Order: sequence, then C-alpha cells, then structure tokens
Amino acid sequence: MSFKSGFVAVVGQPNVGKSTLINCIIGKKVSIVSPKPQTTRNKILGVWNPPGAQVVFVDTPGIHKSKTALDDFMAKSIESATDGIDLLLYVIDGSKPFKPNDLKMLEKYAENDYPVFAVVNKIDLNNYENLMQELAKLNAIAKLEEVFCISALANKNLEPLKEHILKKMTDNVKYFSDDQLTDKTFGFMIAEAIREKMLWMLDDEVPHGVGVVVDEMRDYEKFEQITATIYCEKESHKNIIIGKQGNMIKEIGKSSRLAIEKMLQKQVNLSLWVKVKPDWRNKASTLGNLGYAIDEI
Ligand SMILES: Nc1nc2c(ncn2[C@@H]2O[C@H](COP(=O)(O)OP(=O)(O)OP(=O)(O)O)[C@@H](O)[C@H]2O)c(=O)[nH]1
Ligand SMILES: [Mg+2]
Repeated sequence: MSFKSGFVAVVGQPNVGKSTLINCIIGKKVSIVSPKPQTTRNKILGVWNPPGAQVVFVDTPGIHKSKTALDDFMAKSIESATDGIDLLLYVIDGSKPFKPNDLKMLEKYAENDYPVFAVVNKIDLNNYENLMQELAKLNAIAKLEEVFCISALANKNLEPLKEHILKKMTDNVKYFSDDQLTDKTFGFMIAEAIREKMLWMLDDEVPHGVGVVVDEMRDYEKFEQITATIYCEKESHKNIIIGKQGNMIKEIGKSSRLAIEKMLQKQVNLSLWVKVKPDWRNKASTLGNLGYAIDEI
C-alpha cells in the first residue's frame, strides 16, 4: 500500500474540545487545553504519523465575535486554516442542544470543495435520547459527508473517525519528519504551557488579557535556563498574577516548570516576570512580539 498524507482543519465554536481532540488522536500534547473559551489563539499544526500515513491537523481558535486586534488575528487564523485542506472536521459540543450558528457554519463549510465531517464531542455528558434529537438536526445539511459522536476526553469512539480521516488522505508526500510534532518552536510551546497554567489557575477576566513571551532559553549541560515575561493589561491583574507574598506566581512557575521539563526532557530553571501593557491586545507591535503577528498567517 502506498503512503498517504494530507491536511485536516479542525474548526468550531470556542471550548468544544478541538484541541483535546487533536492531542488525543496524535497521542501527544501539541495544543493547550482549558475549560475557558478562547484558549487557542494561533493556528497550530499537529502531526499524526500512523503506519503508512501522515495527517497534519490544523488546530484553530474557536469562532467568536471580534472585539480586539487579537480577535481579528484569531479570525484570520481560522480563515487561512482551510487553505489547501483535504478534509474539515467541524466540532460541536454534544453535551447540550446544538447552536443555530453551528448549523449555519456547517452548511457554509459543506458548500466548499473539500469534504466535511461533523464531530459531535463530549457525548459522555449527554444521554442517548437528547443526543438523537440533536443529531436529527444535522440531516438538513445535505453535503455533510459523515457524522461522528465521540468523547475526546474519554478517548471514546475515536477509531471510526480516525479510519475515515485516513480514507480522505490522497497526497503521498511526507510533509514533516517523524520527530516533528508541530510547526511551532519550543519557545512558542513553552509560552503556551505557561499561559495554559494561568487559564486553569486564574479567574476569567485575567487570563484572557494575558500574553506570554519567552525572552531567553540557555542550554546548560545539566539544565535549561528559561526567562519569560507575562504581559497583562492592568496593575490590578498584575497583583492577582503575583498574588499575596508572590504565592500565585510561585505556583504558576512551579506547575509551568514541571510541564516544560516534561516537554524538554530536561531539568528547567524558570524565571518569570510580570509586566503591565495596557491594551496590548489592540497593539500590532506587542501582538507581533507575542507571536500573534499578522504576517505569520
Ligand atoms: N466531558 C468532556 N469534556 C471535554 C471533552 N473534550 C474536551 N473537553 C473539555 O472541554 C474543555 C475545552 O477543551 P479544549 O480542547 O480547550 O476546547 P477548544 O475547542 O480547543 O477551545 P478553544 O481553543 O477555546 O476554542 C476542556 O476543559 C476539556 O477538558 C469531552 O469529550 N468530554
Ligand atoms: Mg483550542
């Protein structure tokens, strides 16, 4: 059998489990996950290498209304993610009634010349009757090729989805070498690991206004010295991130360090700085420094 490869865009509303799904299929963590919407901000490639094939998944930010320049950047990331793809997975939250906007978006994507699968996720949180009722709504979308009901978190029903994804792969080029899991640099992955910890540890408003940049990585024989800056929008947010007697930043630092050590397979010494940059989400120059530059797309 000849080698098969291709690109698969994964799109949908925020928080439906797009990044969890990609991590689960690849079996390694390429994209950060949190219970808060708008966790993913960049288009991130994740490479899956099953025997005889290579599938490049394109993770995208959740579809949401633009309020800031960062939102515009995220919207453009979603748009450009479908360039030249072989398949699109539209992920829907299957734990509650489907949103009218999901049906509208599915209809729109299904008009394109690539095949579209609906992936109904989080079925572990719903019962059979409710789910069946919701699935009936998808019958109206004629051009939808397949519907899969899965739980990415519980690794449930993923095999049929994986098989059908592989059937849609038609290229025979190996785009990435076996050891390349993503298109992103270690610096980006480290900054994301720190941001992920903040999404889990801090309340709503604060992590949404946070950006992380890795300033320096020094490779010593016994450890890696990493210095990173956390940018936030307000002095009050800075105080929350640092916490009483620096307790919060210590916790963020410790849990980030453990995640980074796992990623680099090396002991890490992590120095974190917190700086206030009012309205950074609307400033092209800061956005660029933080890895959200428009020219990246
Ligand atoms: N119960 C349950 N939770 C899930 C499942 N898949 C993902 N989640 C949870 O849903 C939340 C959002 O997951 P993400 O993978 O970050 O979702 P996303 O669609 O990438 O979100 P954005 O990047 O913000 O657009 C996390 O708390 C996940 O643990 C699932 O199958 N079942
Ligand atoms: Mg995501």
